Amino acid sequence: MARANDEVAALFAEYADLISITGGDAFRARVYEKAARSIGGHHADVSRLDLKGLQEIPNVGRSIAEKIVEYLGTGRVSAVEELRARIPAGVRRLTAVPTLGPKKAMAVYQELGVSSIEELVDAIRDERLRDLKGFGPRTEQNILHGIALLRSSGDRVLIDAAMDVAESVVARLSTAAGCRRCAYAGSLRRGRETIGDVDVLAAADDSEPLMRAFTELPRTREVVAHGTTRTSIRTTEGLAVDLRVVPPDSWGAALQYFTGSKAHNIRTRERAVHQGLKLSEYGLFDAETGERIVSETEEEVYARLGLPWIPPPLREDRGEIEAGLRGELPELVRESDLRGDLHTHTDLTDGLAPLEQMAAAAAARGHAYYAITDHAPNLFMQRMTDERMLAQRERVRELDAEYGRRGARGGTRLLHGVELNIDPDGGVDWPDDFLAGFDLCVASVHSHFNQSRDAMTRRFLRACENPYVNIIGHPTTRVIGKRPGVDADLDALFAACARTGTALEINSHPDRLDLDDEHILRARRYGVKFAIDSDAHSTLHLAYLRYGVATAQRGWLAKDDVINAWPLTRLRRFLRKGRTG
Ligand code: DGT
Ligand code: CA
Ligand code: CA
Ligand code: ZN
Repeated sequence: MARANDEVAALFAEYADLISITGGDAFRARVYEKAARSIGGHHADVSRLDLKGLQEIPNVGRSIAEKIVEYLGTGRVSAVEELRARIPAGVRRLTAVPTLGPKKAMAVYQELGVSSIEELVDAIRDERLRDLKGFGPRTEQNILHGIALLRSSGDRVLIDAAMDVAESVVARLSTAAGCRRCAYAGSLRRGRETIGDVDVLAAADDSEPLMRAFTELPRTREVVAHGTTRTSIRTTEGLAVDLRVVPPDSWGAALQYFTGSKAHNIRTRERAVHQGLKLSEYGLFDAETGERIVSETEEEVYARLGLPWIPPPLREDRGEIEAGLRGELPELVRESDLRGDLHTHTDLTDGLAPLEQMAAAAAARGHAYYAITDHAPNLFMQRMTDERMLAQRERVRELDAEYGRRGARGGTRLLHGVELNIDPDGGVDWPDDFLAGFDLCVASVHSHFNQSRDAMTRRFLRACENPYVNIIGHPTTRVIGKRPGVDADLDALFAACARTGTALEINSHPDRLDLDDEHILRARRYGVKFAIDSDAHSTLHLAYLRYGVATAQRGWLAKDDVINAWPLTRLRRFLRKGRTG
C-alpha cells in the first residue's frame, strides 16, 4: 500500500501549488511545501498518530495537523477542495510543465485563456506569449523544452512508485488460493528508471481465484480487462498493472518472456530458431514435432539456448547475448555487496533527521561505514558555517567511537564528509587547509545549470583536478521528468575522473538516478570508479540504495567498480587521492 505519509505529502505539495497558482501568500505555500517534505520523510505512520503526535513532526503545526486528521477521516481536505474548484484541471496540469511553474501557468490562463498543454503549444507557435509580461523568446524555448521532457516521460512512473505497487500486489496474490509462484517481471524486474506498466506473473493450475483476488485489491480502481490468462487493472494512483497466470510447468519460460526486454527476446527467439526450436511464453519446443523440451525454470531455457542465465538488468540487447556466449558476463554488484553509504544529510542542513538518528539507522542497516556529508556554505539557504561544520565533526567522532566498536560485524565507522558546491568556475567552498580536515568530499553542481558546454566541461574538469574532491555528486543534475541533465563533454569528464582518481556518483534517489545506466556503461570503459549513494535526507531514504544498485547493474558494474563495496582500508586509500602530506 502507498504509505499514508506519501498520500498526505502529495496532497500538501498540491495545496502549496494551488496556493501559488491562485496568487496566495508565497510564505504560506512554502509552509505547506516544507510540511509535505517532513511528512513524506517521517519515520512513523501518520495514520497512527493523534493530533498531538502529528504536531511533533517537524514543520507541522496545529492547523496542518488538523488537516491531516480531516484527510485520514474523510479522504479529503475542504481547504484543498476549495482551491481545486477554482482552477480548471487543465491549468493544474500546466503547472507540471518544467520551467513554466504556477505563476506563469496562471498568467497564460488568465490572459490568454490557455488551459491545456496543447493550447500552450499553439500559443507559442502563434507567438502569442510574447505579449505577456515576463515572457520572451528564451522563455518560449524553455517551455517547449519542458513540454518535451514531460511528454517523453509520458505516463511512466518512477521506479519506487511502481515497486511499492508491485511488492504489495505480489504479497497479496502469493496468499491467494492455489498460487504456486508469483513475481513481478517486465521493466521493473530489469530495474529501469521509469516503468510504463507493472507486469505481474503467477503460476497456478486454476487462475480464477488469483484473477478475482487481483480485481478485488483495495488499490484497484478500474478493471480494464478480465480473462483467464490475463487481467489488467488500473490502480487508485493511475498505474496500469497486468497479471498473467500460467500453468506451473510453464513458469520459467513465461518469466523469461514477460521480463523482456522485447529486444532481448527477439535475440533469444532467433537463437531458438537457429537450433530448430521454438520459444514462447509456454516453453521451448521442438519446431518440428511440437514437443516441449524445457519450460520450468529460466536457467533451463537459457541453458538449452547455449547461454548462462542472464541477470534481468542486462537483458536489453546491449551485448549480453554475445558476452554470455563467450562466458564473459559480469558478476554484477549486489545490494548486499555495499558496505556503506558516502553521501547523506542531517538536519544541520536540509535533512529531516538529526545526526544521531541517521547514524543509528545506518548502523541498523548493517553498514560498515557511513559518511555524513551535509551541504557547504555556498549553498546559502543552508546556513552552513565553519563553526557548525567543526562542531558536527566533533560529534561524529564521538558517535564513531561508540558505533565503531559495536556488534559482531565490527560496528559502523562514521566518516565526516561534506557536499561541496562546484561553483561556475569549478572552484569549491573552502580552501585546501579546511578541506583537508574532512574524511571525504562529495562535490556537486547546484547552480548555473545552463552554462555553455565548454564552460560546464571546464567546470567539471577543474573539480576533478582538486585533490580533495573524491566524488562528483549526481553528475548531470537531471531530475527525471522535470529537469534535463546539464550539457557537458561527458567523455572528457569520464577521462578526467579515471585519471585523477575521482569517483562518479550513482545517486540512488528515484527521481535522480544520476548517472543513468547509459552513462555508466560509457564511463566504465574509461576505468572510472563509482559510488552508489542514497543522498538520504531522512532515515527512510537510506533504503533508496536498491535503486542505485539496479541502475549500476544495468550499467554492467561489478563489485570492484564500486568504491563503497570495498573494505574501509581500500576505500581510505582511494580517498587519499593525489593529496600530499
Ligand atoms: P514498460 O512497461 O514500458 O516499462 O516496459 P516493459 O519491458 O515492461 O514492456 P511491456 O509491459 O510492454 O511488456 C512486458 C514484457 O513482455 C516485455 O519486456 C517483453 C514481453 N513482450 C511484450 N510484448 C512483446 C512482443 O510483442 N514481443 C516480444 N518478443 N516480447 C513481448
Ligand atoms: Ca511493463
Ligand atoms: Ca505490460
Ligand atoms: Zn546531497
